[in-house]
Amino acid sequence: MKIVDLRSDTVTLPTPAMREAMAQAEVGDDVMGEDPTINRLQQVAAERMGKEAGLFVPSGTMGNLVAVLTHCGRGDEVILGNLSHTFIFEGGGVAALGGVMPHPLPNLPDGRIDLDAMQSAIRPDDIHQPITRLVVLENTHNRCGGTILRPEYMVKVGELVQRAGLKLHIDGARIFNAAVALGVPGKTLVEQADSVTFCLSKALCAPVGSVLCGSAEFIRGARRIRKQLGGGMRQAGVLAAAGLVALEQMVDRLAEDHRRARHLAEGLANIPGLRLDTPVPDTNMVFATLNEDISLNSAQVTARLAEKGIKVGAVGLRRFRMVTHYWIDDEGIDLTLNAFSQTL
Ligand code: TLP
Repeated sequence: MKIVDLRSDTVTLPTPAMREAMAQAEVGDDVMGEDPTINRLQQVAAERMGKEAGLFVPSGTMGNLVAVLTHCGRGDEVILGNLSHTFIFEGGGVAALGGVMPHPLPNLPDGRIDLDAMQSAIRPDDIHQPITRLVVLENTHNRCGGTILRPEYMVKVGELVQRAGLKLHIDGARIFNAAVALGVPGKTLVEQADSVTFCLSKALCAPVGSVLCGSAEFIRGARRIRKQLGGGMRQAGVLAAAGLVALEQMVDRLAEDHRRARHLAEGLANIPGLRLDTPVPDTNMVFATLNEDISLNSAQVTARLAEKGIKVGAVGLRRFRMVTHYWIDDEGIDLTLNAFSQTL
């Protein structure tokens, strides 16, 4: 039976070109700054993001954590979306490990945070209150449906944070999905940011790793925090080698994933019993919810789909998430649509 795994783009496997590059990779001790492959990846990543320097980290979660801990001290406050990955899916790391206070604001349906709400959330200079230090935004926004924060919005956020003397970090786990969908270079979307994390191990198919980018001074501080967190990885050039292939070969093809996500959304919209959060997905994520007339819940539906080889994520009692990626082909989308039709 063919397995179609739409639970996440994190399930992607390294490509043959990546395995070859990993086998051939030149390595050294990265804690001593001597892994040539990691050094190259960091340089290429920084160039792609239009920043001075990059830092290879084991995961997106660690990239965001290192960024927040580098920008903020204990008791400082970070403004972020109430549906952001950093707020709900990173184990509360910024508070637990950094003593940084999250100040969540409602995410609008497209992943933005309202600018007036952001402005009002900034604390006055008052010894009773924490110091607002940082804003974290997510692009694309996972829980809002893989939605894109557009350059026009980023310009306004940039003006706001600069006026207020704050720093801006972008959780750009899927920044290249946003860039490819808009037809702009990744750096256009993070121009206003002091730091950005992007992931190599999601739709770009590398087995492990993310890169945190920012100014040379910021990355010097971030390197120290990464070490504190146990993220100094020695001969990890074997992983960075796959990351380089990801950046060279896997970015432009993301458009195919987006096309398949649209096809999947169109098909699901025609199946009675389901409604889509967004009829036309921005990138590679499709969210759908069961109508009230369906007696099954999402866990029961996902179990029945799994019996047919179709794996989708249940992200609530009646809601599903499906993420397209390199290992999902057109046949996989058709099989998924058939399985949903038969199940509902
Ligand atoms: N997201 C995963 C799960 O953790 C939910 C997924 O399947 O989508 N930022 C964003 C926007 C993410 O979506 C993720 C992973 C991360 C950060 C964390 O990356 P990793 O898994 O490398 O720590």
